Amino acid sequence: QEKRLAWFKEARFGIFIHWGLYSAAGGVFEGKTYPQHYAEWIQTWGKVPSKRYAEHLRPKFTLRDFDPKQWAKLVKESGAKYMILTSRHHEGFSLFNSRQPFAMANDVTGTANLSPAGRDLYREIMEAFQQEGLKTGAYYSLLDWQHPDSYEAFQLNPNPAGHVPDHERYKDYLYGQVKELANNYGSLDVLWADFSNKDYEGESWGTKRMLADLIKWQPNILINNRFWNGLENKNGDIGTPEKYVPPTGIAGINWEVNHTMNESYGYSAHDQNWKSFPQIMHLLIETVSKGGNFLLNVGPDGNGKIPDQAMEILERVGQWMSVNSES
Ligand code: FUL
Repeated sequence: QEKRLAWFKEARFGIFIHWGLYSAAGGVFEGKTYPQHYAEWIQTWGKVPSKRYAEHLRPKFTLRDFDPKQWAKLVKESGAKYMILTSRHHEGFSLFNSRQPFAMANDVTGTANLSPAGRDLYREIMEAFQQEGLKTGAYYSLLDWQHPDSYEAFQLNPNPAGHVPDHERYKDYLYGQVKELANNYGSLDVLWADFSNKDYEGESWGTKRMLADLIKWQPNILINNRFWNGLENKNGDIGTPEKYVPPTGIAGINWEVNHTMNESYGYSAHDQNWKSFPQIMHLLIETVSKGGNFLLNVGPDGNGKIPDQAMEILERVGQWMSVNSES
C-alpha cells in the first residue's frame, strides 16, 4: 500500500470534474429553478423519470465549447497532479462507451451512454490529461437512478410491467463497467466510488469479486473508501471527507478532502456563491497542513465550457503554486 500511495501523498492537490447530463440542466429543469446545492441531483430534486430527463437534456448537452486539451492544460497549470472524472454519476448515464447490456425492460432511454456516435468523451478527456502527465481516476457511482435492477430505480421510474428487480444483475452491471474502465482506457490510477449507506455497502455492491479483480487489472490503483458507509471510514486506501476539513486531520488513514468552488459539484447557472481565491487557498493549505490531499471540483456546463469563475480560480492557484511549491 505504501508504494502504491507514494505518488498520491506527494501530489497533495487534484482536480475533480463533474460532467454529465445534469450539467446541461445547470440547476434548471423545464423552466423550473432548483435551489438545492447539489445540482447533479436535479433529477431527484424534480422527481423526473429517466426518459423525460434524457429527452430534455440530451439536446442541451451540445459539446459546443468542449475542448479537453484546454481543460487538461488549465488543470496542469493550476499545479494539480491528478484529475478524477465522473465516468457515471447517480443519474446512470455513462460518459464512457459502455458495452454492458442495459437491461431495461421498458427501454426507458434507449442507451445509457452519453457520447455522440463515433466518439468516447471519457476517453478524449482521460487521454488529454494523461498527455499532460497527470494521473487520472474515475469517479464511479454505485447508485443508479435509471437501472431497473438498482436499489433506487423505481423511486423515479415506473416499474416496467412484469419486471422483477434482481440486484444480482445490477452487481454484474457494476462489475462489467468497472472492468471496462480498468481495461480499456490505459492506466486507471484511482477508482473513486460513490457511495454507500447503512443499508448498502461492501458486498452488497459485489466488492469481493470486483475489487479483487480490479487490483489484478490495475495493480497500482488506489480505491477510495466509499464502497463502505461513512466518509471517514478506514476501508479502502483513501478517506473522503466532503466539503469539510476534519479539524485535526484523520489519524491512521490517508485522506482527501473534496470541495467545491461554489456550492454545487455539477454545473449550476444560478449557484453564484463562489469562494474567493483566498478562501480556496485557505482550504487547500489547511487540508495539506493537516496531512490530507485537496480535490477541488470543477463543473463544466452542458456545452463543455468551464465557468469563467472556475478558470480564474485555477489560474490564480497556478500562479501561487509556481511561486510556492517545489515542483
Ligand atoms: C456525493 C454525491 O452524491 C455528490 O453528488 C457528489 O458527487 C459528491 C462528491 O459525492 O456523495
